[in-house]
Amino acid sequence: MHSGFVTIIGRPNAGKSTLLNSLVGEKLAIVTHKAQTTRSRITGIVNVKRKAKRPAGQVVFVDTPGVHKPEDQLNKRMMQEVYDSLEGCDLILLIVDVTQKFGTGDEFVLDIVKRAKVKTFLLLNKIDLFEKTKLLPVIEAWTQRFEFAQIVPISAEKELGKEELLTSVVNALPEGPKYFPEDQITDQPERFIVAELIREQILINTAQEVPYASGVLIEKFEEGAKLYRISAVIFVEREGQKAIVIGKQGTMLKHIGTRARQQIERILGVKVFLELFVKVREGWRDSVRDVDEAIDWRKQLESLNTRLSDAAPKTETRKPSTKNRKSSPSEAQKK
Ligand SMILES: Nc1nc2c(ncn2[C@@H]2O[C@H](COP(=O)(O)OP(=O)(O)OP(=O)(O)O)[C@@H](O)[C@H]2O)c(=O)[nH]1
Ligand SMILES: [Mg+2]
Repeated sequence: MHSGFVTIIGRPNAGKSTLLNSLVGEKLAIVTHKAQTTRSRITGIVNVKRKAKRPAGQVVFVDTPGVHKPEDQLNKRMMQEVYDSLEGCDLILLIVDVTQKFGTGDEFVLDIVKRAKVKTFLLLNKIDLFEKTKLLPVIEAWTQRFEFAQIVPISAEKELGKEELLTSVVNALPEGPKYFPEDQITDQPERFIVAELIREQILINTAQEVPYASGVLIEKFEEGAKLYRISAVIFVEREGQKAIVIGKQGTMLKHIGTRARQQIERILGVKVFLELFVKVREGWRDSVRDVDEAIDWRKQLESLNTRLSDAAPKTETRKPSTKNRKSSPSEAQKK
């Protein structure tokens, strides 16, 4: 049995979260065409059966925020998530958008990878958009830049190269134990994915600065047998942004709420009553406390005094949470 922690790293929009969802077969991470969609690391656990060319394995994939030069506190915190996820990982998957020319942003990521001193695969993503004949020169250029253990062309969205990738990953991992129970697919609690699904709708439906200035906080999460009652606050930085999120006569907020609720119901497999509020929190992206509250669900859980509160914060990505998310893969993957 092979097992280990595999960090997916790359520039914003490279397709990291798409890949995580595809490997796990469920929507664990939100995906949009906007850069900096992911703000914290997200764990996705895949159990693979033994095959002709690979042993059985448990792979703990970790999706991370896109690598960028941070300016405000939020961006610094996002980059800290990247660094944290590299600590003690067994394999790195550096994912690049093959349709984009190599540039300084790529050099920046590559430097981080080099410093990690961990075995690394290069994934050339979005080959569905790329002419096959042009692939070889791209591979050659990357070979000059770093000694990758493997270079794997994939399409995360079209699921091309997925099985080959899984086989290579399992083979590259050491002999090890199962870190998580077989039926657990992530360590993130449902309330966190719910907050993310609401944020996804803000990202999709608003423009300019609003998506980046928005955060979502779950205030109430009551799990009834037939109905979940959820209240969330969307916080933004300015009155003008609040007006945009609410929309004329509340139409935008209603739309965001409806779409988010539909997604939540599909993914969690329950009926949901969702209430949304919008508040202004000036300059929250530059406040350490506000940023923690916005993206650090581990800390949020601690302060909520839930049953997870005694999990050791530093190492807890290696531990299963007490709550397993189980839902039908085919259902959840459909958008
Ligand atoms: N055509 C095509 N589009 C893809 C592929 N993989 C991802 N995308 C698209 O690329 C965009 C970004 O995908 P994400 O998975 O959110 O990228 P990310 O690397 O997680 O981005 P951040 O979280 O912002 O760092 C989305 O619009 C995806 O649908 C692919 O293989 N082919
Ligand atoms: Mg992402």
